Amino acid sequence: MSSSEITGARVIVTCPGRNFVTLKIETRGGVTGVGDATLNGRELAVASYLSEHVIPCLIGRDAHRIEDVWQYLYKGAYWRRGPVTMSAIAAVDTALWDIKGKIAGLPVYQLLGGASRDSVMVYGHANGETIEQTIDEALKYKAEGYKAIRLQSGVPGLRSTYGVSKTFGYYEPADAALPTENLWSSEKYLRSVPPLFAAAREALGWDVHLLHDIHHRLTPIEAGRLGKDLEPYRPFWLEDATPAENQASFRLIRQHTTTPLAVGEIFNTIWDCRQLIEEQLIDYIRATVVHAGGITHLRRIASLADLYNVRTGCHGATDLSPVCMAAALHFDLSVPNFGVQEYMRHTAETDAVFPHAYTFSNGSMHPGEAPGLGVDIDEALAAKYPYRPAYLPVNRLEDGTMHSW
Ligand code: CS2
Ligand code: MG
Repeated sequence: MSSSEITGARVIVTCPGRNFVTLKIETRGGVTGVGDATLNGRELAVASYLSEHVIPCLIGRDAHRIEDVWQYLYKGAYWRRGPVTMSAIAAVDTALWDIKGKIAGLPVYQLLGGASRDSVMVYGHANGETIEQTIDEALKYKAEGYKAIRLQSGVPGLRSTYGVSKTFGYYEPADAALPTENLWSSEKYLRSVPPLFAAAREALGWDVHLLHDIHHRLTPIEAGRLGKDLEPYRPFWLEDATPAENQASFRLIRQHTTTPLAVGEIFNTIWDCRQLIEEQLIDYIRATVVHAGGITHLRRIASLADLYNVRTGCHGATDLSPVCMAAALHFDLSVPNFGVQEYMRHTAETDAVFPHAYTFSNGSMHPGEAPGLGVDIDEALAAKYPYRPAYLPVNRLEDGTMHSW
């Protein structure tokens, strides 16, 4: 058999501050590849899907046959799609691209057609409990060279708000072993965002992109109104305005605002966004490598999006490991219809567990020139951080009703 035969694979679960699931694939020739399989709050489901049901099917296959392995895992399972399945397939696909790059002696972006740009614009997260704190944070990002900044602020009258951290630089929404409960009021929230953007334009000027994430909390008509209210401040995008299972609901938002719309961090296949893209209901697709079936499937989504003037804006929160971040940067550098990449910095402990070649400079990132993805996992260090259950919070309305997401 050839040196690219898959001879082994293992799943590594580690918690250097937060949980990560990583797949490592080995070949007969000794070349290894890594893939991120982290699904926030459901980590062990993907770990088990991989160890029990995927790894046995991989042994003996040729690591070079990336497309065929993808099709085999997707079609062969009979049970298609879903976040657990697609994160597992993504991990295999990512690891195989890593292996192919290492064998070719080329960074993965070269295998994807080469660089379409010099570097990848990223956006950072400025958040605070008050508008003043959020603006102070945003000014720090601007001083660090960021060209794009996401603004999230506490909502007056609500005790805590999802997406708003208490510390600068690092933010971890999966905060407890059982879900904490936040309170939500769309009325209070809707009143709070326009003053935030007004203050931000005043303090930051117009030469920086400003973004905002609604976390699926509004109805389409409420989102249309917020989009309209924010138009004078020219946001780069409004993200996840409303739950997107019903893709047609974005028609209503689109009818009422010219503020650009982004959606898709929880999508796992092209079928989740086909209508959104084909009807040009969105401007940015947020699907990313780990949750949308790997580099192979994300390229397919981006190709469809390119036909309809939709650009990419990959999810890049801390629950996406440095392995996913590296893969995303290779994808971003190569894809013609790139828009922006989210960059929510990992902690020093996480960076030490995942040594990587990617770099940040002046608001942009580059995946580096190391063959493959340019990222690895230090398994001895990873073993020092055992898995700890951690869940995202849930949201209730003020009368106790469970709210969306
Ligand atoms: C957020 C994330 O980064 C984002 O845009 O929506 O905080 C998201 O909630 C988490 O990644 C969920 O795992
Ligand atoms: Mg988001």
